[in-house]
Amino acid sequence: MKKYQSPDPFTGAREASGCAHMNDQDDPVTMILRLKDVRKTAHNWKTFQSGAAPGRIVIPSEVNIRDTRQIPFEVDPPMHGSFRALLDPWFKRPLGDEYRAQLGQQVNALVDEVLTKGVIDAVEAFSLCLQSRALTLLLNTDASEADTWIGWGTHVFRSEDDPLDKDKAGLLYDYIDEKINAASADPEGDLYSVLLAAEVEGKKLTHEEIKGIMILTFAGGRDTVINAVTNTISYFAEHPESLARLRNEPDIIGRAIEELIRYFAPLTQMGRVATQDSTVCEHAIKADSRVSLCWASANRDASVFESPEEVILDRKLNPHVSFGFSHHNCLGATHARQIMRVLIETLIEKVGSIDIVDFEENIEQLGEFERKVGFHRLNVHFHPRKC
Ligand code: EMZ
Repeated sequence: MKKYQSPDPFTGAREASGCAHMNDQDDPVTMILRLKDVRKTAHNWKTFQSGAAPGRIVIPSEVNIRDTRQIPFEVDPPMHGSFRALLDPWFKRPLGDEYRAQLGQQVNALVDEVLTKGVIDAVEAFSLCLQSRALTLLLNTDASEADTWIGWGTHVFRSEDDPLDKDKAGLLYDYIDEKINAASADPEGDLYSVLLAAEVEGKKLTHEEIKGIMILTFAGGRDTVINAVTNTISYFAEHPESLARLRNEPDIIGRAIEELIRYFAPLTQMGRVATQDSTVCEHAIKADSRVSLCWASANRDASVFESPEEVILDRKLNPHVSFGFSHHNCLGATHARQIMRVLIETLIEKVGSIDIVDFEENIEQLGEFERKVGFHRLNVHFHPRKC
């Protein structure tokens, strides 16, 4: 098997019954595996809510490590829509020319740097740096903040020996409290200040609401972006001809981005809590129990995607759900797609080949399933393109 590959552990269960069960801290989850059912359930927010106890829709559940509701993703309509109306314009800024140019400078500098080095760990020395530096653009905050965030490692709630690390989460909460207070005393053009000045449904946001938005901005786009970037590096390391192809056919870069995001599905699943007894693909779901929308499985559904196990760079029909589906679609998707675009454009221009020296996979344990979501370590050597 190639090192970039992320085999689908769900095929059998998806085809046989469409559902699977996993336990998570004694709060079991019915995993929904087929694309059609995932979409239908995501759409039905009245029966499958996001606004349950803070942290409960996340798998593994974060109820024991946080009380702050992440906004907008743990809020249901109609309030959800009001928050999105406020946040969407800000999170679409990555489409602007200046934002793109700044992101381009960051990625160019990083690629230039790794090209002068020998073997580096792509997770720490590339993806984590890229994600953290790019986040300063999304927040419109000082570039030097990235150094602090890099120090936190790849996941803000998880550490090496603890999948739910309360102390580490506390670091992030204290940091955000401090930043909101600083922006309140001396507002600048950053996201904290914008939120402090904003109103939703005619009311100013509370400190707790701003904190919830900021936690999501930090946590939701961190390991996901890091996994997408690292997996992409591993793919191009083993497919130098794909880099060459994208160089010759830049028109397919958009499709290639969607395909890499479909295949790697950086976020395996997201939960919902049933508000009443119901059924999903003939499985009974009890009120107050959890279901999960398994994006990673839905993306490999052979009834929708032709040869789902293959990366087909110019795949035409690609209704993947890696960024979620329906009203809760990913707020950071524009930023994430722009990172992928700038990354690919820079690799095409500067990099001839990448060697994988050694690696350690990041495998998630999901009940009876094991899914590779990325790498803990990917030691690689970047070689410049010979013009
Ligand atoms: C939550 C989640 C959001 C959660 C869209 O995903 O990402 C996870 O990585 C975090 O742990 O708190 O933000």
